[in-house]
Amino acid sequence: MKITNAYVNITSPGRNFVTLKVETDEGIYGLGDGTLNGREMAVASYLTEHVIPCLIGRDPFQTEDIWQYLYRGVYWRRGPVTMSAIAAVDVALWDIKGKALNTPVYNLLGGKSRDGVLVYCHAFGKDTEAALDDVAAHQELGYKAIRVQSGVAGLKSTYGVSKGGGRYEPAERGLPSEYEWATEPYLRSTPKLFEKVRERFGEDLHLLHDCHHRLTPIEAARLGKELEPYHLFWMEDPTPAELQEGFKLIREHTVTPIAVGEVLNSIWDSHDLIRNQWIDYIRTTIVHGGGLTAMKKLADFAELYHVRTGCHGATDLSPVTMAAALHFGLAIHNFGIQEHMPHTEETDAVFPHAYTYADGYMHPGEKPGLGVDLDETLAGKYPYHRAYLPVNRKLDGTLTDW
Ligand code: EZ4
Ligand code: CO
Repeated sequence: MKITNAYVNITSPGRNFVTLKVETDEGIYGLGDGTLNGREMAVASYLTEHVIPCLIGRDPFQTEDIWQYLYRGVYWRRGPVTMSAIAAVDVALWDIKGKALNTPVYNLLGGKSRDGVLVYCHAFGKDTEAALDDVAAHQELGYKAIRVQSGVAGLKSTYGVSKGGGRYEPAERGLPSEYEWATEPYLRSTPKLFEKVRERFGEDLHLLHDCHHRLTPIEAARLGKELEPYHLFWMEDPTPAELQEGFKLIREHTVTPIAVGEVLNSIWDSHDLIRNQWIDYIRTTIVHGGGLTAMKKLADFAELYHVRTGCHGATDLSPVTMAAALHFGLAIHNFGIQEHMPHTEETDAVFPHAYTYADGYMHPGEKPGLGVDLDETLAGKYPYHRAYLPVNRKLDGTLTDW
């Protein structure tokens, strides 16, 4: 089998998605996601200008060799743009391989290790009361694990909490909006929020929380310690992870489990975090982490250190990545949990898919390959719109992490 053609599709059914389609001489094609929130066109042009010409004529079954060719051969390694482009190719090739062998991708990754993929959803509110009601609404939908975020009194807007109260999209069209941030009121209110959640919902529900990298290690250590009575499933991105040893300090002070990695894109970015057992869950995703070939190695490395996966799954990860993540999560042994922010109906219509949600779990379905398609006619009705993640400023105007 040979790759005969490949091209990038960009569509915006409510938000932007970059999809790579790889075609072969046997009529089988594969899809890969290359969406990088707020930097979509960089990956699209990386693929079109620099990667696609090198793919033509290659054997799509050579997932390992093509991965190494795109990673080592380019000289310039790592980085979110490069790794998302490599992921788009890699996932498309696994899709082709599954279709050619007439089996779902999970069978190529070791077969089923479990019956379903445990997922967590997002609940939020402008204040504690609203957040609690949203937890109740999501529990009604069957979710066994819920991430809870609340607005902070005195701040006009908080990332991860929709302004209007409805669903939220991480990115917004137009230039970046600016959100307010203040650490002290956040540190005071968050333990109280989880006290109330446990009071109302009991001990059985898995609770998660995302700090969005805004704390210093010592502030994160304090929050982790004060959240201990509420037995969180995890505290996510407590501090930026560029300085991996920052997590040593957090770890020395708290037994609240820690999840990191949605902005990381190679095994080297989390190498110290994992081998020192400073984290419990690695959140790197298939799309930003170089595809299934790289993620399988990351998961296997993490397994040695009792670190489980908890892959990023926000709406900026297209249904192609969601499908890949579900095949991966069903197969690998050290799977922990998968994030699930459902896509809009418009997005689901552009990407018809075999994966399903029921009662707190998702399943990739039994279609050969990934089991997800792209309706290019429908996709063509949603042209690209520039969109960005918001930026955050402290009350004195200083920029902080988002
Ligand atoms: O900010 O997906 O855990 N989920 C998150 C997301 C991310 C966006 C970034 O593109 O933190 O909302
Ligand atoms: Co996050």
